[in-house]
Amino acid sequence: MSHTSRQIKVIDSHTGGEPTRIVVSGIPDLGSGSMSERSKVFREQHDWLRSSVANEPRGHDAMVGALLLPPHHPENLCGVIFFNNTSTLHMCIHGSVGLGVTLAHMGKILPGPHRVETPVGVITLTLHEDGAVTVANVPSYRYRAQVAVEVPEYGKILGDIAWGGNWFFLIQDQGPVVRRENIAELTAFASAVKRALAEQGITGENGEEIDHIESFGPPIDATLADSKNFVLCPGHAYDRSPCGTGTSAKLACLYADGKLQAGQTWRQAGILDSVFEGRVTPVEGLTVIPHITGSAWITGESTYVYDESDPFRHGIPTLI
Ligand code: PYC
Repeated sequence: MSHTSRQIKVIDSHTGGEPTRIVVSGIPDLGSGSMSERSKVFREQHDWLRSSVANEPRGHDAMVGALLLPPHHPENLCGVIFFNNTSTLHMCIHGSVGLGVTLAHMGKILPGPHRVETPVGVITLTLHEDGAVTVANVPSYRYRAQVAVEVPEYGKILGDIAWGGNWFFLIQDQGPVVRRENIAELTAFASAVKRALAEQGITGENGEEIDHIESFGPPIDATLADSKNFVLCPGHAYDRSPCGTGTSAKLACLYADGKLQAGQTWRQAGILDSVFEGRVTPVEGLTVIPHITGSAWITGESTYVYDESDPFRHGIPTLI
């Protein structure tokens, strides 16, 4: 055995069933630039760290990882770069709720608001006395309404394209019914939609890839939620939580349609029926700041060992 001297420490949590693994020490030097600049350095020079944390044998396809970093601007608490089994993410809200709970667990924050830098802007995490966390997201908006895409085997599917920190295609009441027993069918449907969008050149603003597909249907219990969703993430895993960036995109569409007023609460259930509460503050025109509230729980702390003789010490790459 020949262990390297690497000391990677992580803290695990889950938010509404979706895991977050935060790397809290042992992160290589990514420079002192913005989170967007550091994310590029991470992708280009240190992909082994992403893969070893998120992929098997330490992780699995649904794992979302994050690097906890010093901020670029000293007035902010910290910076964060989220990633999954295939690459970095622009933003992640369930992971931001997990970050809030992790920072509290580390004794780094008390209840109140805390500003955090991400690759797509500064968010504010508010830790509440009961342990819940509200994330004030980056400005979110609907880019195009009811865009038609021809999906082989499913026919014409209509969806809104919206930015909620990631790009989403939002589909209402088409394809398989949004129920937990249909996860395999929902995954196949969302994958087919994602492929069709790419093939037909349908993108977010400035040609950005739509990498999250979100299906909506009625909630199981209308006293507990207003809607139920299924979200396919870029690494081909489905979100176990209601997906905070997806809920943000939904709030922006509801606001644009006049179906949600400023300050009104929307309860979004995910495929496991865990619920995020959301509301919006208008910014300009139909652009809003979504505020998403959820709860997370710490599940473990680990120190990773990298044995030079282990062929899978840097993870087993996901093939999609
Ligand atoms: O909660 O924003 C979210 C998210 C994105 C990918 C997985 N979860």
